Amino acid sequence: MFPEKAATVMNFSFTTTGESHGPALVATIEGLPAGLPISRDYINHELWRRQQGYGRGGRMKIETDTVQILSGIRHGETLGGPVALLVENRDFQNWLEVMAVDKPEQPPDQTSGRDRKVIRPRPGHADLVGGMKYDRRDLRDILERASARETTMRVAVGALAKQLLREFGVELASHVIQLGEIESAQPTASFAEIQALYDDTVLRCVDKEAEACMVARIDLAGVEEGDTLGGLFEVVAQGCVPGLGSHISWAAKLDGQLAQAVMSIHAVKAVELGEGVANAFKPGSQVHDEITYDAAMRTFGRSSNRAGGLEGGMTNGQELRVRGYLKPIATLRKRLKSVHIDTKEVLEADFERSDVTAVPAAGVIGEAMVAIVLAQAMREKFGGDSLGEMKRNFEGYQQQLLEY
Ligand code: EPS
Repeated sequence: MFPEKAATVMNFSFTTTGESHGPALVATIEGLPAGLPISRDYINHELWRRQQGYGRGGRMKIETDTVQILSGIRHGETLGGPVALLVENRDFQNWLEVMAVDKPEQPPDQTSGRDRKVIRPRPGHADLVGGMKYDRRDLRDILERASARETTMRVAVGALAKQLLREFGVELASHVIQLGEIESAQPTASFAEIQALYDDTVLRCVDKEAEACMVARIDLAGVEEGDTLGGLFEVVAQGCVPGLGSHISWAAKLDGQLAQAVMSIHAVKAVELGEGVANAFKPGSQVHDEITYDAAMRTFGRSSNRAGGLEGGMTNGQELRVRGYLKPIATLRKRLKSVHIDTKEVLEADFERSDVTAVPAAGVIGEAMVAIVLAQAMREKFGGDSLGEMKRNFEGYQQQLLEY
């Protein structure tokens, strides 16, 4: 019997590894075409963007995320094989013993300080259920991997996806629409307005008056209340060709893939496409975007974009708009009640340090996840071993659309 034949053509896929306070975070990526120009500076810039945003805690002062490219790229271009990326955790230097790979010769004193066992699970965190499921009695074994630090590598992979998409005229950006109870007055800002804030280091909110109130709200929560805040971000992708994803089966629907990808970001508890939530409560005549035709350009359009660029599980050529709703971070200075996992006594949950909010960072991660889903859909549809072959296939499809 022959062994099962391995897949020879890889669709764009990735894996991340790494613990929050371990030596490094790693990602491996498969399925990029050969000949794709890759800029290390661009990846680093995306990593820098994820570290910005008012309301971040002490950890961001320690880390300066910088990528090392270990394989798959030569002279600034992909080779077509797997790519490996690495980002060091600078904080590891402060956790050498706690996070040591080898069993310590002398068991550390786990009753106090950094070495202490994590036995007071935080409500809303993976701590308790992860400990129960994996049968770990030091909940550090759970929280290290559950940490949102992992999203560093998603942004690094997203930077590769964005560089692929850029070759096909797709650009992405994101903005903050709500923080805690403070709403932006411009939830449906234009792509140009959102993109103009690409490197904003405050909250990437288009409505600067609302942003000032958000900053004050973060100060109140962080300094006075010892609390944390959630909110709402929106990712916009411009320039998607119509027909990414498919109506033919549940797994092929791009809206479902986007929802899964964005929902998988830490603390995201709801995902909305276009104006999906408001649309649920309006009659159809006020929801569906009417179809138009531009004879000069030979393109179909829509008179509005309440659907957020998706119909029937496929991109329709309009701007893609994906929103993520975040719950407040689960690590609180104002401690909630918990239960000691060994003695079962009621006590207050663990706290070391925390961000007050990470909504702007989540927007950058959302861009990465949307870019990854779009890159996967593009690779699936246009294939090719090299970027040139992929572009020829893409151009053939564009011609098909013009002739439709
Ligand atoms: C996180 C807790 C904090 C955040 C961290 C995510 O880290 P620490 O426990 O080291 O203070 O700063 O986010 C990052 C490190 C990052 O790079 O975004 C958590 O528990 O999810």
